[in-house]
Amino acid sequence: MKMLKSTLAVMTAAAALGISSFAQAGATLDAVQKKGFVQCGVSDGLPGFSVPDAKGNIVGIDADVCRAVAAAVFGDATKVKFSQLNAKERFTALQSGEVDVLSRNTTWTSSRDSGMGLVFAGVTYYDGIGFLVNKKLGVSSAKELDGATICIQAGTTTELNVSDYFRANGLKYTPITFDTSDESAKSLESGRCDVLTSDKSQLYAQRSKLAAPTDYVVLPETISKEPLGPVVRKGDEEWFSIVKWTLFAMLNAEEMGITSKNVEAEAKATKNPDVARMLGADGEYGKDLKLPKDWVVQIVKQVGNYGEVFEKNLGKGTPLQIDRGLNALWNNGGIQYAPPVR
Ligand SMILES: N[C@@H](CCC(=O)N[C@@H](CS)C(=O)NCC(=O)O)C(=O)O
Repeated sequence: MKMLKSTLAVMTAAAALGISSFAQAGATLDAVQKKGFVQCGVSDGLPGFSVPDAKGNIVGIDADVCRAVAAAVFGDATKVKFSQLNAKERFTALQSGEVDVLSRNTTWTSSRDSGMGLVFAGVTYYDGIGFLVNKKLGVSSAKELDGATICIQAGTTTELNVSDYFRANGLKYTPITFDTSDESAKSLESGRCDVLTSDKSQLYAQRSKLAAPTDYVVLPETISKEPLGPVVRKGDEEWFSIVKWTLFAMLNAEEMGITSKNVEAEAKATKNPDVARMLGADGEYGKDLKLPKDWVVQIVKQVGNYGEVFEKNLGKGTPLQIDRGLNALWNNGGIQYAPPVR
């Protein structure tokens, strides 16, 4: 009783502060179902991950993860609203309950996954930090950056990992921090900084937006591990499982050759037991997740399997032209792997 009282006191204090980091199991799904949409935190605008298109729709792999959650929960991938957040705002937005899920090129680290009332639900993209420099600087390796002025985004692992790298290699640098990546890119262009650093997936996109992209080169080093994935509030295992298994479903669908084009036909006619379970033709594996029987069919039909979503947003046919690399499936040279539906 005493313990219950003190827990209640903490929860009341947290509520008064607008902090709902003591999320209760079931609370998020209930709230999402009541309001009729998923509120999804994305970046301020990062090509390939989440960026408004000409019509103002947010497009990218991070946005599609949220659409997939909406497809699983509602059978309708359009039931999602986006909040554009910069790096500094993102965690408070999730802790306070302003967003239901944060899907914003956010690196999974131990401190973010333990001390902040938050928990990572998986990895949508394995990334790492790199450097973009003006060719005029005449350097071909990060080890030659001693004394450089470096543009960095505030509130990121980039700030921390770049500092470690320079210290570990006995190099000096002057950081200039900004709240948005556009400001960093402008400063690289104006010559205020010699180097722009960020997750490598973004360096190519940022270079493509400069007035003279061919004046700049991405250095070969990747100096950190940046596994990017969706984050939810700790304490609501039900919602955590829904986001986690949405991602697993997209990976498993790719592994089994189930695509947005063939998923409906496969759901009806498949003879493969794994596919039958995943698509709801055999058993009800959505039930314990509090999802409809056809949750995976809806994810894949409306949003796509992992490979389709990767290619559409980041792959060869896009301005980013990113190889699957580490993000290929485990049985195809990469490390993307999902436990089975059964
Ligand atoms: N993955 C790193 C970096 C995330 C980050 O915020 N990167 C910048 C530079 S690529 C960004 O997303 N800028 C876009 C924005 O301003 O919303 C982290 O989780 O701290």
